[in-house]
Amino acid sequence: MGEFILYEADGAVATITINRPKALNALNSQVLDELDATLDAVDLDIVRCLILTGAGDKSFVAGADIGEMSTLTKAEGEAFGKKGNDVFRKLETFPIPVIAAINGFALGGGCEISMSCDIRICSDNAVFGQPEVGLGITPGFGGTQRLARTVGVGMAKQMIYSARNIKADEAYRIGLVNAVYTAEELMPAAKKLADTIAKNAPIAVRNCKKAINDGLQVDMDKAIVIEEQLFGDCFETEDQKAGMGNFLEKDKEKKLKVVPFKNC
Ligand code: DAK
Repeated sequence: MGEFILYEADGAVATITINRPKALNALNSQVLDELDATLDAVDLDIVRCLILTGAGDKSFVAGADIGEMSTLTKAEGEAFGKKGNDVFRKLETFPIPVIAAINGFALGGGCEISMSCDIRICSDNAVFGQPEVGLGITPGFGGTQRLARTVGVGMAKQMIYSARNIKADEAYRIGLVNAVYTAEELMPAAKKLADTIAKNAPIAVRNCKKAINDGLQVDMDKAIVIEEQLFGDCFETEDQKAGMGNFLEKDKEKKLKVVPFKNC
């Protein structure tokens, strides 16, 4: 899918690999454009879970491209920030779950893109951080917003103000990642989790993602209404009829049948 993005679909699970290992998979405009186009091309009738990772064994994404950013004017900086934010938001609101398999450095924009994914798991050599204030800028791809929502305000402020990197074990302790694996175990674990998600009823999984994401933006009274609507939306679907029918008929096998999303 372009020079810097690899896309591999395997049934209901697809993997996007940011493939710019010479620059530790740093995000330049071209990477962001190609990632955007790749997301647009995912066949959502078939794919039910995405995995996002980085090429090589050293880095997930070592941030936005510092070389490209170094000469930007204020207006160009704002445009670059918007380009990244639009793609990251597309990932965050992507209809199906996205798992970040973080295989090394996740700094600046790398930490930020992982936080736009639904679930983060990492290898034991992963390093996380928001080094921007050391470079004379603020995080620009949502770090000030998503880190505080993910690990809490106090820890986010400490990481961002100090620009101190943390290792995988600390990322796990503060809830930035859900699990830590050896480098060899990481992708098999990501695929196993993606397979587990993909075997569940796709309309229900999509609606859960939307309910959680949208509900977090509003107060509880409104959030509960969002859940009610998305819960109601599941009824009369093949998913719901088959899922409940299988339980009542004690036929667990049928539930595992993967049918194209449009036929659900
Ligand atoms: N950008 C460009 N190239 C990078 C890079 C990056 N972020 N990180 C690494 N590279 C390149 C290196 O320049 C080097 O290239 P060559 O010299 O070989 O050509 C190659 O990758 C290998 O890197 P090193 O030789 O440095 O490898 P080491 O193992 O020694 O060190 C490292 C690995 C990850 C500790 C180090 O490379 C490093 O500190 N990298 C920079 C990490 C960083 O500071 N990342 C955060 C970037 S700031 C905004 C929009 C976005 C953002 C902010 C504002 N707006 C528009 C509002 C986001 C900002 C960021 O992400």
